Amino acid sequence: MEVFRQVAAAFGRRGIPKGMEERVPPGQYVTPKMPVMSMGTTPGIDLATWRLRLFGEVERETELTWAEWESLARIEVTADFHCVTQWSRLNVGWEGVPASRVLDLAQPTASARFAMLHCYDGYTANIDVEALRSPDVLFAHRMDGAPLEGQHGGPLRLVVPSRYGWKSAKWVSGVEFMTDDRPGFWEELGYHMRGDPWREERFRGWR
Ligand SMILES: Nc1nc2c(c(=O)[nH]1)N[C@H]1C(S)=C(S)[C@@H](COP(=O)(O)O)O[C@H]1N2
Ligand SMILES: [Mo]
Repeated sequence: MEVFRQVAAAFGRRGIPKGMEERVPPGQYVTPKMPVMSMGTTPGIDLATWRLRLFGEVERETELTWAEWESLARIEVTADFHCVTQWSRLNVGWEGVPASRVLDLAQPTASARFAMLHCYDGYTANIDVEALRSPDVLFAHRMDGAPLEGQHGGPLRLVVPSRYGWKSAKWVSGVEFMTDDRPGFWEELGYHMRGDPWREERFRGWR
């Protein structure tokens, strides 16, 4: 029971640590652990055949092997993670390569305003290219100081702190650049095309 008293003392309403209220978007509560949210099972991925493919509206179609991935310079980003099912986990530590750096390898054309993220589990998510270029967006292969676990998207996932968690594609296999927006897996089922948690863009037509 002591542990509950300690938690109650450290966390206020909706589990939000005192003084961090402004970090939690409307309608979200804070959880200390990172839940696993997957539409199916964790795919088995062999690093020997793993590829990240950048294609569509690009100047240079690009396919990276794991060895090529490992040669890129990494950054560390600490960011909050907001799932549309209302949990937020604060201060997740990520390590990986800035998305803007990855984009530069393929050079999306001037008309490439949107992207579709493709994943090894068949999942897709759409996102605007401007959001991908934000300095806190990265393709991450490490989380909280350890190699990214399979259930959290290892070997590689996208992390987009400024969007609900469903845009942070796990087991990413490709980025397709597009001139026009197109719904991904959840967006097809009614989730918002943009999904900004600060505007509470959970469902399409809702906000
Ligand atoms: N490939 C893939 N990526 C995915 C998902 C998925 O089912 N498949 N689920 C999304 C959802 S809804 C959320 S909230 C986050 C959850 O990440 P986590 O399981 O590491 O907490 O991953 C997102 N990325
Ligand atoms: Mo989610």
